[in-house]
Amino acid sequence: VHGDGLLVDTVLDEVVRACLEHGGRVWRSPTWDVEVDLVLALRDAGPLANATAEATRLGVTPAADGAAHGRLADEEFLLTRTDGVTVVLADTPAGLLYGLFHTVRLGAAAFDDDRAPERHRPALHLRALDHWDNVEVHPVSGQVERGYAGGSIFWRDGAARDLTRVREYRRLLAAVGINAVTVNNVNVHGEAARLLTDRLDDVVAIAEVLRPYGIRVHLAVSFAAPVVLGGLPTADPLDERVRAWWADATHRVYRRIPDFGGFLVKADSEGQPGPFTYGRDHADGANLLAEALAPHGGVVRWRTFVYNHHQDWRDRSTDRARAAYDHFVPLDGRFRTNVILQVKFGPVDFQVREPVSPLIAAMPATRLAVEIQATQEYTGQQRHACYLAPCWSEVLRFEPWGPDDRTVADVVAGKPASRRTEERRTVPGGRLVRPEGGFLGPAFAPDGGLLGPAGGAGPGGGVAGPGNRPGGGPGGSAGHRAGHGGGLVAVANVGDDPFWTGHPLAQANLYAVGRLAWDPRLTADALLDEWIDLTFPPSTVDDPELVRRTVHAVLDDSWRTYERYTAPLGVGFMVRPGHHYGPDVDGYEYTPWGTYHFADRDGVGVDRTPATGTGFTGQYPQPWSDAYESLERCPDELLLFFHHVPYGHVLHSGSTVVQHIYDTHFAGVEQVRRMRAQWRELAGRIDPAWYERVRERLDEQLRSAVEWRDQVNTYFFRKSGVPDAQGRRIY
Ligand code: GCW
Repeated sequence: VHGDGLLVDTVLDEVVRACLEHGGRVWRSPTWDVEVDLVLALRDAGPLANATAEATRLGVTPAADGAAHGRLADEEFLLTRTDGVTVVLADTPAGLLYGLFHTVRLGAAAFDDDRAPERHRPALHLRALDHWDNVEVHPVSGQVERGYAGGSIFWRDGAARDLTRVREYRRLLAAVGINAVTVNNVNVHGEAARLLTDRLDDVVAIAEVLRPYGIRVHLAVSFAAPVVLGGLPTADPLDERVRAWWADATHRVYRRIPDFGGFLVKADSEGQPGPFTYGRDHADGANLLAEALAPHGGVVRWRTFVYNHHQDWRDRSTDRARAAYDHFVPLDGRFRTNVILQVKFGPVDFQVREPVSPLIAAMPATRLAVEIQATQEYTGQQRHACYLAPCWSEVLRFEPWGPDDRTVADVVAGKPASRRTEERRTVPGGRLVRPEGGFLGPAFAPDGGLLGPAGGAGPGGGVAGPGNRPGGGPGGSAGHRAGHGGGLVAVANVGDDPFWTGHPLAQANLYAVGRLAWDPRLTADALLDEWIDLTFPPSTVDDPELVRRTVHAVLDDSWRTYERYTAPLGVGFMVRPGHHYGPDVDGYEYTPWGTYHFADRDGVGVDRTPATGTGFTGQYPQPWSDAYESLERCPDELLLFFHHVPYGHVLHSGSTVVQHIYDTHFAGVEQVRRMRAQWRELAGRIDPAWYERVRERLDEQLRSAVEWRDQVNTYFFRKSGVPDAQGRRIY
């Protein structure tokens, strides 16, 4: 190991740890004539003869030349095999650490002599996990809101925990590429607000543990903090005292945590305080915190999950799906460069099937992050096996402007609009868009400065950017750059459970979050292979190929299986109110939450077309706006999200809606039965504790799937009176 720095020490520790376990010796900065198998080196740390030649072949001028363009990006690394030695090169310690974990992933393959040189850099700068962990046990949401893996690994009963477990957690996270963690719930209750001020010591302690692994701490803060913590009479974002309070509080945080990542805010949402109280909008709110963070290089992640949760179910014109777009799109161009708007992947709320949020295509002058939910609130609560990488991968690969244009992953990487998008673009509502993609409006910059120059794709296809500083950096002014993108954020699925995630197979979801954020083009299938190799190294299991086949058989299609036995055709929210586990078709139908399916004796689904419904389809750019609006072209799996149709409506599949509901619910249960049987083949072949935990959960999954099937089928049979074409039992 060659080089200096905190993260280089970490690399050394990791290699020492590996050698203690598996054999081998380690040298710190040896002379180059020591014979080794693996070199991990910062390029300015020594004479690198052959390796440098390899780097040059890859188009990277050695850093020693001083040529800025030849430097690797902050987290980037090279891997080459030269003269029988595997060499990992980076220009920054973080790059070296990721290079080490890449080598670990490759295993023996990293030492193949015919291995071609590789260059890796993350597509997304911000790869974050948000823990919805409460500092105190909350009467409704418990220690972890929507947590299904035991208690919090950070907090217990109002106090910070012993961080021993976090020392392992940081390795796990860095190994999958996560570089930011929010340590408290976005619903900031009680004591948690004080993490920002007099309980900062707790955050400092966590930051110190995470730092050596390149992971920055973020804090969820209350917009009302100046009132509840500072004793001010107001939290109005335009009030000078409020601005001074935030500047001071933020400054104090950075004095203790110089690499602090930033704030996460849920404002004016589900009862959390926000700028609306003061007649201000969300740009005023977000910019207030951004201004406080800018001198220190931090970002504010501001969630767009803002909607009316006191809706009248009788009112069919209000549409929760519209809310984020309606609130935020008019503000495009007004956010400071260190504001990231964090957008839930779908327009409603992490359902098993939703279209991609139209907001992602509608804020060209704003940095956007996409938020996904690893914690399985609506996908079986880690009692059901549900591998979500196929869902997330669909989201990240989705092309909001149609084929051969930018994907969602490109947008959150900050890639600017293509020429094609620029030329053909008019947006819903007929507003004209300027060539760079910014709306003609108050933010229009005649010099074309809406999208910054830093957003271009780097030579490796990833995004060249400012490195591990997602923030606008010092002085980040009210310029308008979507350039650095906002990254990928997942709500964490980890707790103090011995398997980390409650359901051991849910670890694959955590793994996929980090890896997809690093490279959104990775397939769900390939990621599962990686995870299987790392989780069940051949030496630890009886029949590695059987293990691989079985885990694939259980997980590959599990997301679609879950969809089959739960909510059909994009309809969503047929869950038990409150805890959200198990079926209750009408559970939310007459509530204020805005999540309705409108089933009656004739049909089901939400009419979101402009002609006869809420007009939501008009929030999409072409070609999706037309596709979703059209009954003929709307994809089957989203039909009931966009349309209210009779039960006899014929799908593209050839089936009617009601027959599809019956068929998929019967099929889903049979699939779970198969998953359960397949898993049993691993009895005695893997760690028994592991085996048992999964077995027990698959039993529950089957019980629950049967319950879902019978309630949903019975409900629609009773509503429609249409019998099952195959005469199966419906109650
Ligand atoms: O889906 C809902 C959850 C809430 C959560 C909210 C959010 C943290 O039921 O528990 O609150 O989303 O995303 O803010």
